[in-house]
Amino acid sequence: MKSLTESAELFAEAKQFIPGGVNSPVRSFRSVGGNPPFIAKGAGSKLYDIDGNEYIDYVLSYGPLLLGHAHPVVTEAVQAAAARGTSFGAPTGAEVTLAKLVCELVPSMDMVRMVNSGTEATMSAIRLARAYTGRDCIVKFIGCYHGHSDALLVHAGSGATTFGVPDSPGVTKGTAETTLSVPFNDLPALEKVFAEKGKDIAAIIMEPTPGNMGLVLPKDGYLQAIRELTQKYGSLLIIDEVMSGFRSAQGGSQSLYNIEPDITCLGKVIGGGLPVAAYGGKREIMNKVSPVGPMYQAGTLSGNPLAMAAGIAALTYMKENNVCATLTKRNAELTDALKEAANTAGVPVQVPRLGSMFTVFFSEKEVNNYDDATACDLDAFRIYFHSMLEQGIYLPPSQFETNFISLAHSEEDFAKTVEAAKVAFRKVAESK
Ligand code: KE4
Repeated sequence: MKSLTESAELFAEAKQFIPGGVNSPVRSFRSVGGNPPFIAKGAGSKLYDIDGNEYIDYVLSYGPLLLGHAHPVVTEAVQAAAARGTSFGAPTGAEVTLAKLVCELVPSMDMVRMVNSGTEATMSAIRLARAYTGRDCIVKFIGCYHGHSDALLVHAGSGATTFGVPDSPGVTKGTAETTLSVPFNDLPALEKVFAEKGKDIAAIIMEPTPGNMGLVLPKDGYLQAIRELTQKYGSLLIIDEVMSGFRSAQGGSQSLYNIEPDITCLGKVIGGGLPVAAYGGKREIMNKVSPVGPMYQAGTLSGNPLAMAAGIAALTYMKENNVCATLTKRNAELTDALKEAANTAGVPVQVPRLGSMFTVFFSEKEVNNYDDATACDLDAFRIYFHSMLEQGIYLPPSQFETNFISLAHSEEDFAKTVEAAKVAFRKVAESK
């Protein structure tokens, strides 16, 4: 690996003009140490940095690039759209095409509104649930991330009713107090909150298969029990599939676990790498949304023609080529090999996988919730991360992120990744 000289110089300059030198905190490498490579380009499964290094990429922009970097069907669609103008502030046929495609792929959605980020989608979904039910409280799960809107930057406070406390300065106490947080995979804790506050709860918002504490899978029957609980109390169920949509399966985790939410949030893959996210659901609920209904939500670049073109191209290719099923099979092979490599090195890991997503947790026991995830051996993760990077394998720079594969990842890429992991796991073992 060539030294990151140019990246370090650019990072120093970036820090003068951009907080932390990055436009999203996780990219700063703060949790693993060291400086991030600055990227020159992506192609297929590869990233190339400005210092001349090539990496096999398992970040894939934190999920969007299901087909890999710069897939021709996407880049050609975007180039053609750009030649017709980049934004109109007026309705276009492409928005109808993508809306119909999304509603076909996610049948629980009768209608959908396009926005520009997952944050915007979940923020709008919460407002919609409150508008539809006339209730104030929202329930979320500790360790689930839904973007950075105030109501969702809240963690569990002390006290029986787990009233929220701000997770960030700038979030007011009043905002936090209507967000209740409970541990994931703990049904009794959720039942207790509903027993105390059920009539005030507008909705639960949840990642059905959380990917923001690393990949954590719901226990058998847990999602069904949540659905029944919301129906019992007249609360809505908002399923945040910004990450799991078109990643866990073509129909998202709701199709895998046979759950019908009231509202679904999508993002990442839906835009093929351009800024598209969406919220949608039952017609009766979506008719509350302006201009049809009184709940206001708007956006200058929502439904942007370039982003629509990228999303249509990516989802159409995905659907016509059975991409999700193919990646599920390939991911199983890769993660079995990674688990075997760790076992051979005597390093205790958990390697949960779902569709085209996986996490390598440095933990002796199964990771079922945020407490389990934060108990992982973070020093071991750092050694693993940097060894893999040095060997040309680009992983998310945090134990609490999910890895992604793409259609562009070849058998050769996987073989190289497993060989690099053998070296990395040996380094972890030697550090003990
Ligand atoms: P954005 O606002 O970042 O587009 O989406 C927020 C969001 C909402 N819901 C889920 C389930 C998500 O995973 C996300 C964003 N995911 C992170 C990855 N952990 C984005 C990476 C980043 O923050 O830079």
